[in-house]
Amino acid sequence: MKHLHEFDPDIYNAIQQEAFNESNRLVMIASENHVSRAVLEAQGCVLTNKYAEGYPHKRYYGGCEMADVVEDLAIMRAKELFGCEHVNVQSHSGSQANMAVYMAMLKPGDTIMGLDLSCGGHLTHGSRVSFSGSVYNAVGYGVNKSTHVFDYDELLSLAKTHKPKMIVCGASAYPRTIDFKMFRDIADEVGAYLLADIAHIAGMVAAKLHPSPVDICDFATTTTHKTLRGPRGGMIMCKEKYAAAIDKMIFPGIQGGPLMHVIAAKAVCFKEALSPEFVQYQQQVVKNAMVLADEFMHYGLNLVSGGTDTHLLLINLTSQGITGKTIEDSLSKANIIVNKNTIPYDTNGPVLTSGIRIGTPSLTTRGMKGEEMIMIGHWIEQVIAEPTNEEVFMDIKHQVLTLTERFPIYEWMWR
Ligand code: DSN
Repeated sequence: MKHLHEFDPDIYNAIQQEAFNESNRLVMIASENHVSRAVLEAQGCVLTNKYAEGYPHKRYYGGCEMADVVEDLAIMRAKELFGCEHVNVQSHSGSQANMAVYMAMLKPGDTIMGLDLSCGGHLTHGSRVSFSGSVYNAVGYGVNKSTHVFDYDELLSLAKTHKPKMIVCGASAYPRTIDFKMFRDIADEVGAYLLADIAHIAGMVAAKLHPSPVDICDFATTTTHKTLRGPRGGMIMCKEKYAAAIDKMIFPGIQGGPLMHVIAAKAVCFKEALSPEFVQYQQQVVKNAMVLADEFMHYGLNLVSGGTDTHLLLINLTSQGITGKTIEDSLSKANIIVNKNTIPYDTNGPVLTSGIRIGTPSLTTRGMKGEEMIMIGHWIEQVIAEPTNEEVFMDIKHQVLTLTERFPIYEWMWR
């Protein structure tokens, strides 16, 4: 990046510092990952220059030959990866993917039913502070109060009461397998469309380690940057019968020109995800999460739903009497990065929270396995046991630095 270095040292230094921070910290935010150099190169390329409004071979601008090559490849690979009938790879984000599905199929004021944010849902699943909860009549569902997993009988009864036009299944903080067939039955019972938002679990779905919603739901949306380990962006998969409505809603409905450099990086990510190494990676992501969950439960920590089937777990800190915010701050002083997260029916609210969410995708990308998870689990337990002891944080930070040195990333950047 010598040109950036010379022209804009402020931005150059911020980027270098970010790479340095990611290298020296344990990134355990469940929605983050470290992308490959190939994805980075594609995303930082001249395709950022190109306007390509429209779709491959039907553009509103001249000179789109290479945009067509790139988007055709992204579409072909996404279809192969997920086995979907139709895919739109232009959505700039997961939120816009969800917005496009709602706006294509619903009218303002229609009822949608999605998982409450406080129980692990996403803002766009009907939260009052998002367009999804102000434009639509959003009815939230929760998880069972004692098991913290979905109670499909309760969901059915809620759906019968409110008769939603669309049911959204999928979550940002739900550690267990989602039974899309059960959601399908409920949607069919009340005549609702079914949208699965698989942003968090897309990598596991692609690797066939989590059931796929693609044949079961009408629509499946995802981001491409979480477990899928691609560039920041979104996409929509759907049945062929909805293809025209979805494409028209993404462009010209809610977006203008597609981000062709990002679509190129999505195509690279899909190629990576089609490899056998990616399946092994996803297997290790889940294994690592299970090792951490066992470690925490053995130590006596309370996990939401009693464990995990996926890449993430939620520690309920209620019996320790400390907030998620305190532990997020304390762990970050030890170079362990997590996020505070509400636990189901949290009384502490989203600013303080009673939990932390922990994910394994980034550490697994670095090559860490069970042995490292146990070591890291001990460090997290130590911080939870002594959440204000700066000496403990410093001691752990030194150990983290020794560990991260053994699992380097971005070494090519310093050469
Ligand atoms: N903000 C994302 C997450 O952390 O799960 C959801 O979009």
